Amino acid sequence: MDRINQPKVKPYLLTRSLSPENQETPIQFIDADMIPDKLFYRRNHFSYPAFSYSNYFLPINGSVSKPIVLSMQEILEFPSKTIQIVLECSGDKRSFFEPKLFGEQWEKGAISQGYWSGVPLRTLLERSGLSEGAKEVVVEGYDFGERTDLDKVFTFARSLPIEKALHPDTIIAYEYNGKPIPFKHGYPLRLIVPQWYAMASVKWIKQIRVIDSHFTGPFQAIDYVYYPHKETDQEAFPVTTVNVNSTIQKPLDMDILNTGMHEIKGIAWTGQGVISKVEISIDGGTTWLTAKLEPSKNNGYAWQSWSYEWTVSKKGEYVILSKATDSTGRPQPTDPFWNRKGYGYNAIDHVKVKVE
Ligand SMILES: Nc1nc2c(c(=O)[nH]1)N[C@H]1C(S)=C(S)[C@@H](COP(=O)(O)O)O[C@H]1N2
Ligand SMILES: [Mo]
Repeated sequence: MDRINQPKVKPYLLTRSLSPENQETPIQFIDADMIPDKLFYRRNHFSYPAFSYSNYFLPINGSVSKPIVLSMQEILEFPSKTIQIVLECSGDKRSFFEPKLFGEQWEKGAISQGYWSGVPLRTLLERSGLSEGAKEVVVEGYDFGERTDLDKVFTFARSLPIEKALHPDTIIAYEYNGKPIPFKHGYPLRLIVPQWYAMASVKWIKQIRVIDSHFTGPFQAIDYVYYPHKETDQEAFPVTTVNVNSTIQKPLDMDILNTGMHEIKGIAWTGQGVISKVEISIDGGTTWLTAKLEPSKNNGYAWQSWSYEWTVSKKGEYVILSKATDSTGRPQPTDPFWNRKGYGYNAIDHVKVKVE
């Protein structure tokens, strides 16, 4: 009998919740440096907003020399830039904390990357001008809903300190992978903040407001704060820069392998500098072997793919560890930094396999 052509089998998102929609990328099955938008993770605090695109304008006001309202056409006329960046939810890998924490039980897939295009926020702020004393730039989304803890309705809004807002690679994006941003990811305009956890990258921008005080919205002053202690808020500090991290994509956890050669591969990323080293251990961390970093054309904001050729002749169970270090010298820690809301998990990654 003729061989039948095998249909192409594709991975899907992993559902964490439907309302609001929270789904993760099947990160173990991603082999590209550009995630198609169908496989981009989705993280929402509220239901999707309804607003008019045909009549879309972007107001920039507050502590500015001249408040402005820009049309989409005007925004598209500014010089644009395209940046390959990884967006990682600060709750990525939360399910691995011990003791466990409340919140979305993300495994390893609250992370995606691709090419975002848009105009630097800086360019728009140069157009409006900044008043003396301007301290933070608040970006507000169109989505809103009730917060049960505060018994009040809020929109999703976050601020950036002026320096981060003026960074040339902080952009107001209108395209993802060369096409208008898909609705679920922030159409028509989304803030993109390289190197910070993705809560900073506000979707569906409604307005930009410059303030000369410190923004205290709940998604900044209550959530997205590291609380190191279980019972008190002492020593709390804001979630900002992405921690150095890595994820093993192959083999899969609890795979059964034969003896011989196996490729161990994965990704590593950081919000500070670039990935300078990825090490593998197959003996529980006693010895570390240097993985090969794929030649990358990335600008420092994308993840780094890596691989290691593992030849195994002895049958048994193995735990494979991966540890990334970035160019500022930060290695992944053995133990995660436990914090009450479960942000920034970046302990050394591991999978277990059996060789038989
Ligand atoms: N307007 C708005 N922007 C938002 C959010 C949101 O709920 N509303 N979620 C934030 C969080 S916590 C993350 S991790 C990313 C998720 O982006 P994605 O759904 O495109 O993957 O968007 C951020 N921007
Ligand atoms: Mo997030």
